[in-house]
This record gives sequence, structure tokens and C-alpha cells, in this order.
Amino acid sequence: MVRFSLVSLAREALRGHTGWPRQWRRAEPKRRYQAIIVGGGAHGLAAAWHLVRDHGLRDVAVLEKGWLGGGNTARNTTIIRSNYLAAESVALYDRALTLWPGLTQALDYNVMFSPRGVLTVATSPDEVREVQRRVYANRLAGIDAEWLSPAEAQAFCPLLRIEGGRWPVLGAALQRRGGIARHDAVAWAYARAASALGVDIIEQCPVNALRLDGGRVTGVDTARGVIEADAVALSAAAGTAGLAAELDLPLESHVLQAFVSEPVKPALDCVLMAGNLDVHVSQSAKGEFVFGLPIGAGFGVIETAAAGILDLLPTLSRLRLLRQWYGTVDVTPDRSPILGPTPVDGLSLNCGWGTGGFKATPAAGEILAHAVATGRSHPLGAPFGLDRFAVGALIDERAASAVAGGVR
Ligand code: FAD
Ligand code: PYC
Repeated sequence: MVRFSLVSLAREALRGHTGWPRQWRRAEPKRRYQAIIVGGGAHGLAAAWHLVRDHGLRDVAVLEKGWLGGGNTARNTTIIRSNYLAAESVALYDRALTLWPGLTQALDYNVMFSPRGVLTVATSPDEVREVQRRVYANRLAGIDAEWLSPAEAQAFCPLLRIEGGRWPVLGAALQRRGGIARHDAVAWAYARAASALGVDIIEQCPVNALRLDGGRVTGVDTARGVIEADAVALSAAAGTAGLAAELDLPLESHVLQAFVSEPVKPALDCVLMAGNLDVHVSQSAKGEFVFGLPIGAGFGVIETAAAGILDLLPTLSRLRLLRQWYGTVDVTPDRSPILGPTPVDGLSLNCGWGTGGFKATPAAGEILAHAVATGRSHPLGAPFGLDRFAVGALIDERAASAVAGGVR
């Protein structure tokens, strides 16, 4: 792997960036691997990197049905925070948040992590109670969370209208360490680093079924033939439930939309979240305003969100929208992920991240790699096992997951 440096950047700038090599190898599938990860999103790629770097596996493949990082990783609005409600969730998401600032160095690739602060406004007495409850829970769990008055919120985010709209801002929670990162750079960074350690990344390789033998996974059937493995991890977001049909996973698929405006000069230097108004906003490094919507399909959702945006940020009224898209998210009953080993020997899961898994990427990779390499749950992953649905130990994050929309 060519390491990036000031010298290599200057050299390429002078020759019109024509000399950069491919950033990861184009691999052909082998007959057998120690471990296969199904799904080349940021989570699967991160897990592959950790498997080699932390657990010393030598023979790992990531099988991706389309192109690398083209699933929800490519479609998300990149909000990063750890201000969930339950102590188990805070521990999980905050592990990720402690890893984000060092990721660019660790992977030698600029993931453009920008800890600009996440401001969650409350616009009704009920929402004040809910948001304050999380501030207190976060502080008890030892992570940064502040409650701001409306005036303090506006001082932090000058574009914010706090009164005169349909929804007056009654206060806001602030997590200063939260922010955004560049989604596809994250996928590319992990892919490049994993490939450099010998991981085979195989795109255009849909997995059609697991191969099972006497309660053990032995490999996968793919569009490019059978590939055997000692261990298989499903990290395929909404593709996971169908592949693990025998586990009857409690997952629903839902459409989640987003849209961006035309690019403009920097105007919003924080992330703004507004649950009642069903909208989340940040401004990307390109200058586009990035709007996250609630779960649900169609223009009605876009129209509702646009009304919310204009209520909170009326100065954006003349911005033109550039493009809109959606992803299919895999949602669990308690809006928390499913992580770790399964009753099938050698099979691990990383799914159910719903509307909020991007922020968890560095921790999800670490935790999934631990399960694949050891066959046991990582301590941070243990509360998120599949068995929690059988014993009723749910971790209810419906409010903190931010975009529950129609499935609240
Ligand atoms: P993915 O990136 O979806 O990767 C799964 C991969 O598996 C895909 O590339 C897919 O092609 C592949 N696959 C599926 N089936 C198969 C198969 N049979 N064989 C081979 N490959 C297969 N999260 C946040 O934290 N913050 C946000 O602001 C945020 N905003 C979002 C906004 C939108 C519009 C959407 C859709 C999601 C948002 N999310 C957000 C959620 C986040 O995108 C996901 O939780 C996260 O990307 C999950 O990562 P992943 O690697 O598990 O999934
Ligand atoms: O998880 O913070 C989040 C989020 C915001 C928009 C979509 N997901």
C-alpha cells in the first residue's frame, strides 16, 4: 500500500493526479477461506481489517453483491454521536466515538471526521422531558451531554429560529464530541487498509445462501460458485434476514430517505437534529446541506421534512434541492442492533442497525471481528445478542434512534 504523505500529495498534484495506484486489489474468489464476511459496507470492511490486524487471521474475504460501500454506507447522512439512553448503548456507541478521531491516522486515509457538535432541539414539553432524560442518563454514564436554554442553543447555532415558527425551541441537548464524517471515504479507507493486509475484497459477488452441515456453517453459495469457510459473518444490512432464514431474525425492512441542497458557502457548523419536526441537518464539506428524513417512502415525507426545515432554518427558503435518494434499513423491535455469535456454529451476525449504524462503524467492526475470531461475544456486544429477544432483555432506543417516523 502506498502511504499518503505530503511528498506523494505534492507529486500527484503536479502531475494532475494521474499516478495514483488502485487503492485496493481486485481479488478473485478462492475455494476456501478462514473467514468470510458477507456485505462490503463500512461495517463488513472494518471487521475484515480488525480480523487480520487484531486477531492474526490470514485468509479473509469480503463478499459484496454490488459495489463496495454502495449500500446504506453510501446513502447515510453521517451523523455521529453516542447520546443514546441505555448504558449498554452508550458504552457501544461511545467506543466508536472514541475511535473516530484517530481513524484517519490508523487507516492512513482521510475520513474527514468533523466533531462539530450535535445539537438536538426539543420543541414540545414531552420532547423536553425525553431529551433531558437522555442528557441525565448520558452524564450518569460518564459521557459529555449538556442541556442548553433556547438562547444558548441559538448562540451555538446562529441559523436556528427559536421562536416565531410553528414549533418554538424550548431547549436543546448538545454533545460537543459528535459530528459527521465522509461516508464513502470511511468505506474506502477500511477497504484499502484491509486489502493491504491481504483481505480479498470481491465485488459483484452476491451470496445466495449459507451452506450448513449439522448445526455448523461450512461456507456460502454465491453467484460465482461455492466458497467454503471455517467462519461466516453476515453484515448485509437488509440482506441479512433472508440469508439467515433459519434464525427467524426479528428484522423489518424500511425505506429511509435523505436529500441534499445545492452547495453554498459554509453557513451551518453543527449538526442539528429535531425529532418532532422529523428532520436532521448538517452541511457537508462540499457545501451541500444534507437533510435526513424519517422512515417512510414518497414525496409526502419530503414535503413534511421541508416544512420542518423551513420552520427551524427559515434562511434556507431559497435553497434549491439537488438530489434525493433512499436506503433500505434493517430495523429491530427495540431499535438496537443484533451483534455476535448465533446458535449456528461459526456463524456471526452484525445487523439491525436500522437508521443509525454509520456512527458505530469503528466499534461494529471491532466487535464483529471478535465474534468471528473467537466464537464468543465481545463484552460490548454481549447485551446485543440475539437471545435478548427470547429472554425479553430488550434495549429500547426508539427515541434515541432519531428517525423512527412511521415505525415509532
Ligand atoms: P451497508 O452499508 O448497507 O452494507 C451492507 C452491504 O451488504 C451492502 O453493500 C449490500 O450490497 C451487501 N449485501 C446485502 N445482501 C448481500 C448478499 N446477499 N450478498 C453479498 N452482499 C450483500 N447512521 C448513522 O449513524 N447516522 C446517520 O446520520 C445515518 N443516516 C442515514 C440516512 C439514510 C438515508 C440511511 C439509509 C441510513 C442512515 N444511517 C445512519 C444508517 C447507516 O447508513 C447504516 O446503519 C450503516 O450504513 C450500516 O452499515 P453496514 O455496513 O452494516 O450496511
Ligand atoms: O442515527 O443520528 C442518527 C441519524 C440521524 C439521521 C439518521 N440517523
